[in-house]
Amino acid sequence: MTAQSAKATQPIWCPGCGDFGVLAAVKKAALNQKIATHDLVLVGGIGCSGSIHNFLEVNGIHALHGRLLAQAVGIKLANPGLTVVAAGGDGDGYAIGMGHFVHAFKKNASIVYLVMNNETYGLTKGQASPTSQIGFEGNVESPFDAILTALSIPAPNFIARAFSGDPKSMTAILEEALRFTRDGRGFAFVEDLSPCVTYNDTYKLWREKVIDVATLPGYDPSDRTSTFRLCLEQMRAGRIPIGVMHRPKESTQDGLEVKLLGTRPGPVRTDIRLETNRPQYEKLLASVA
Ligand SMILES: Cc1ncc(C[n+]2csc(CCOP(=O)(O)OP(=O)(O)O)c2C)c(N)n1
Ligand code: SF4
Ligand SMILES: [Mg+2]
Repeated sequence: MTAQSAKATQPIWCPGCGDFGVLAAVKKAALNQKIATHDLVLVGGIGCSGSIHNFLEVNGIHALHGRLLAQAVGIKLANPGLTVVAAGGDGDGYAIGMGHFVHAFKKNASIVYLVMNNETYGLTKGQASPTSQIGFEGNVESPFDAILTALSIPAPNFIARAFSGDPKSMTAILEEALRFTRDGRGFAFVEDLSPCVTYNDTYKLWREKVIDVATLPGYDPSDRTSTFRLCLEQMRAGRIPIGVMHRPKESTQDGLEVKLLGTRPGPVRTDIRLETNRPQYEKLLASVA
């Protein structure tokens, strides 16, 4: 993939939107990890959150609604040397994009997926989303929980939840997610609780409810069964668990791109001209003659 040198623009979000915290944390985490801007790709979903790639001077793509993961995985396989971050909303990822979401854990490509969950469709003016609480905008359905779903898929992924009201922890979590993918270890999913101050201002409520799983007795991020139980217990008690939910014990290179390409550089950095590859091409033709 070649660098797309569009200039970063000023965020168009409402003043106070939780996504500002996410933008700052992404910037800080990438800087701390010393990731060169030309090596970083942000793939944005459709929604207020999905415009995040416009506000950073890195490579960026605005994907189709709910299809950002397919594009992010494609970029990683085409050029595994890049650090790829897919970033979008709860509507984008957990409604229209749900099929891709579940398969991303199983595929385990080394990309970060950052979901800014505000429990609403912000861009389209505040309708109920899959994570909306019962009663919000007439919603009668039970809210979906992405962390429980992520923990239920037995793949060696990094799984975490952060809160825009705690930017320091969010930055630390993002840094760990970036390191995980840059080491070729696989898929890193980070849900950020990012309030929509215009249509669903949950800042105060979430500040009261969040609880870091690392402070709970029996916390072991390498054991998804016990973390699942801890999260469920906290949710039943009206709390919102945040923190690192799963960190595989083994630091093996399980990323899809490592399995498929090994140490090869990927098609973008491979000379695919006919002249260079003529002997192999002729061998192939001869084999089917
Ligand atoms: C195929 C398609 N269907 C519907 C829409 C309308 N639409 C635009 S953004 C959006 C949802 C945004 O919600 P979310 O992903 O939670 O992002 P937020 O704005 O809350 O950050 C929808 C349904 C669209 N753009 N394309
Ligand atoms: S509508 Fe909500 S999600 Fe969108 S920019 Fe405004 S506060 Fe943020
Ligand atoms: Mg949303």
